[in-house]
Order: sequence, then C-alpha cells, then structure tokens
Amino acid sequence: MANKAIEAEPYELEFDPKSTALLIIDMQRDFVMPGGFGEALGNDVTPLQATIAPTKRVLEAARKKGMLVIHTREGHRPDLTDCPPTTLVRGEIGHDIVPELYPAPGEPVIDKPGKGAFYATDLELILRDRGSKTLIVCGVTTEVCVNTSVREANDRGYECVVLSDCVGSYFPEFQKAALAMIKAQGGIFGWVSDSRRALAALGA
Ligand code: C5J
Repeated sequence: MANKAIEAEPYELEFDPKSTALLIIDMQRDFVMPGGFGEALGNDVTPLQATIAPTKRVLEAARKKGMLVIHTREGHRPDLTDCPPTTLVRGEIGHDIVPELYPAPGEPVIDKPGKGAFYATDLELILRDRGSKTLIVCGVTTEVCVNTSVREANDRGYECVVLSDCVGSYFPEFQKAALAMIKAQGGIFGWVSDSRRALAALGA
C-alpha cells in the first residue's frame, strides 16, 4: 500500500518510497556543460544547466530517504564498434556525469547505447530486484532520452513522474511539448510534477 502522494498532473500519484527509484537520465558533461557534444551541435546549454540545482535537491532528499538512485549515461564503446556517426564515448571526460550530481558509491550507473534507458541494459533487472514500482525521473534531454525512457518504463508497468524543472531541452518548444504529451489523455504514459512538490512528498 502506497503511503505517500505527490501532487502532479493529471492527478496526484500515490507512491511508497521503498518501491520508488529516482532515475536520473544522462546528466553528462557532454550534454550539460559548455564546450561539450551538445554545444558543439549548435545548442545553448543554459536551459539544461538550470536543471542541476533542483535535481541536486531531489537527489539529496532521495538519498536521505534511502531510495534507490539510478544514473544513466548515453555512450558508445571506446573502439566505436557500436557507434553511429556521433560521439559519446565511454571513458572520455565528456561522457561522465556532472560533478554536482555525481553517483554515490553503490548507486547503479547504467551505460546505455541508445536513447532509452531500458534498451540493451540491465536497468529492468535492477528495478525488479529492488521491487521498484514508481520512478521519479530527472535528466536530459526531455524530448529525447527522458521521453524515450519514460515510454519504455510505462510499457513495462512502471509509474513514472517526471519533474518539469529537473528535465531540460535545448529547445523551449520541445520542452513544453514533451511534458504536455506525457500527461495528456489522463496521463497517457506518465505524470508531471516538479521538484518543489516532489520534495514536499518526500518530507524534505
Ligand atoms: C540526446 C539525450 N539528445 N540524452 N540524448 O541525444 O537526450
């Protein structure tokens, strides 16, 4: 029986912190920091950097509650045998997670070769082993890896709540649309809330 509720759209989501994981998608230097892969593609990283502080507050609250915290990183083999013509190479500095949100010892880090956190990874196994049912989702980018991962999670029966100020896009119009489509039609594949309401629900 869930013993907490987070205010969200389209309606309040009940959850039990014991069966809830915080999933932080691809908060890697290359996406978020100036001079990285994202900026090299012509993007302004400022909206993504704005997600770091609220995500850090949610991360600290989740750690304090003893919740499972999982980080993902998008990237490819250093020999590039699984690589499309883009570069996010495991082991390189840009592939690493930003210092503010760096994984603590024991927090699983999922290295994923694609956009979704479940495809060709052991994320589902880890969540099942821990009895996770609900995912609080942060990370970048909202319309690509966050959206793909939330759709994958929803298909597998997980209830996902995405925190709007803890997810970011290089494109304001995509940020808006990506959040709107999650919660449309009565929450077609998830819920949308924000760090303030998540922290209140976690008693932080
Ligand atoms: C992209 C991601 N945008 N993490 N990756 O290529 O959203």
